[in-house]
Amino acid sequence: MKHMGTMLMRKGPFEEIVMGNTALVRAMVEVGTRVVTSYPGSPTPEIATAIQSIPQEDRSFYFEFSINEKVATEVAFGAAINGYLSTVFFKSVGLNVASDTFVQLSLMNIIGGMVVVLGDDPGANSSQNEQDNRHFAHMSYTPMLEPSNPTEVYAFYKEAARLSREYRMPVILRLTTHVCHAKEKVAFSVFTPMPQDDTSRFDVANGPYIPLTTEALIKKRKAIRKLAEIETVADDSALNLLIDNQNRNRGIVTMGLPYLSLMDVLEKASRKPDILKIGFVHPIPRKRIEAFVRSHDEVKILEELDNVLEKDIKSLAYDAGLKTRILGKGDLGAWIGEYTSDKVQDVLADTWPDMFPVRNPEPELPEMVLGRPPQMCPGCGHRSAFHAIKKVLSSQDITVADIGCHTLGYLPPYEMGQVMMCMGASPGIGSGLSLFNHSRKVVVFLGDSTFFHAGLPGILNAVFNQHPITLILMENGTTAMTGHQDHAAVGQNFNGPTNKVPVRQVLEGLGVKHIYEVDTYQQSKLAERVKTAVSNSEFSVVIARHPCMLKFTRNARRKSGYQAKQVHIDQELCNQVHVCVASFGCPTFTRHKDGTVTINRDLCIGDGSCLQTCPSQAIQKPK
Ligand SMILES: Cc1ncc(C[n+]2csc(CCOP(=O)(O)OP(=O)(O)O)c2C)c(N)n1
Repeated sequence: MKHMGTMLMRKGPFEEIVMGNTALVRAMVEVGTRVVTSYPGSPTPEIATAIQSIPQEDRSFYFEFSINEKVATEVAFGAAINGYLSTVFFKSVGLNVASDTFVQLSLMNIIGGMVVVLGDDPGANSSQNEQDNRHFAHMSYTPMLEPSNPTEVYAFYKEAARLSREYRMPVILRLTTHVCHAKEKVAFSVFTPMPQDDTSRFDVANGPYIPLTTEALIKKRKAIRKLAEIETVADDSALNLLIDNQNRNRGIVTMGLPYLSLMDVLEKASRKPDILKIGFVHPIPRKRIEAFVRSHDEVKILEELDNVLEKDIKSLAYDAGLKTRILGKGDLGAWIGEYTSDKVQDVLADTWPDMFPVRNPEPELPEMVLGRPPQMCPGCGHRSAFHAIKKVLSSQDITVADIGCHTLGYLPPYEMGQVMMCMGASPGIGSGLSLFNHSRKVVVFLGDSTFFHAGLPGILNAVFNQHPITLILMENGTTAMTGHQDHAAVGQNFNGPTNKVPVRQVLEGLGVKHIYEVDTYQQSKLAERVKTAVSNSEFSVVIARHPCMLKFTRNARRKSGYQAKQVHIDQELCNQVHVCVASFGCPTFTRHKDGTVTINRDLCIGDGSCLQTCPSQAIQKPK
């Protein structure tokens, strides 16, 4: 980590093998970005890890994890209209949360420049959907660049920053999971530290910054004009790449990861199409594309997810009266998933079977390799909570999940969480489910980071409109799912200690009258509290608290060489009723064919939350 931090601030030119996410931070340093904000979400959290590796006193910019993506965007915007180059980064669906602010950005005169880094997630590797944020560039009149590898991430960020400063408008740098996480040797340039100029440059004369009715239309016109100017930049840009394989019959227009995979596929091909790889996704380099399409008989548009580029290119070909056959998305499969080399081979085999052979079917996995479902960690307080709560709910009751580690409660053996949408949606969905519903209790779950991120309005609505649901707030003291980022109740932010905003006081402030607090390891007490809460005819909250044990044990090991007091099974006492395996479900327990249960010494963290689950007290802890 320390090495990474030193490397990122090195003055001389150097080469290093880095991830796309790390290359991005070096680019921020070189171009003098002053303010960076984010809310965590895959595939972008390693950008913050790279930032964190730079000691705070050496860091050339301010960074914060904001409360959510919308606020992060607003902080970066505020800094940019005060004259500082800023950047906000977050995951694909983060843009949905940020969108009310985001769609205004291109209408504003962003004097300092602002780069919006999006981590899209084709294949929905760690997202609730697979959305193509290129659509947002179109609907918000915002330029968008898309790199294919870490070297390009570095170069494209610099170009995005340059354009944004020059045109005083936001520029989106769209990354995808593969590009964020790929590693390669990148040649970095010189970093010349600039004297830190803290002059506040905000001036209404640069505005107006109030987009009331008439202004809104003037601003829209300006944004569209700026986009037209940027189109000429796109046409001349070195971010586009032409590979002339002397094939005037067939060409491919592509971008991003599909380009990399295409190069992989072509290594084995005897005949190769010409290739135009574009770096500008919006606005597209129209003239270059038009010339390329015009000079080929057939052009395949190779793009991941939706047919965004295809529609753009078909429309320009129509306007230019081109006769070229343009081949877009084929069957449904081409619209879904990451464009890995195999996928590109399949897509091209569908398009030009004479040129790209159909792949042999995947070999069957040997039977020995078992599927491994996702599960909560050993000692997770969420497991204790679900195990206890399940006992007091009837099979008729309705449970609503939210996003976080506790989502896994929907899996057997707990099966709690029958509906889920997006961060912070559970109180609202639960409220709807409680209408005209007199017989079934509605219980909704919410994590503590999500509580602050987007949970508050739904809770306030439940209070305001008197929805008689029960919220179980799964408070583990961190944003566990995305790598333990701090949140407002922790007393610590990215840059140091800060005031705690206790969840209970926030709830009281929102007018919640029935609040119960309990440590989730106290399973009987928790069950009791939940029973009381759900029997209430008003909105109630149970704060089910236990620190994230992955974070706790990691910290404890780092500090004091923590030795887990692992549990053992007294085989004499064990009645083999298997509550530990079948209902509690800690992965530490292994049930053998003869019915005996043993402890996996690699997994047990010695938390002891399982002791109370055994009816015959066969699970024991060393004294
Ligand atoms: C809009 C949005 N931003 C970010 C994410 C990524 N993400 C998934 S879960 C989560 C937060 C989980 O923290 P918390 O609510 O405290 O639950 P925990 O994982 O700690 O149980 C985040 C930020 C997302 N899915 N959606």
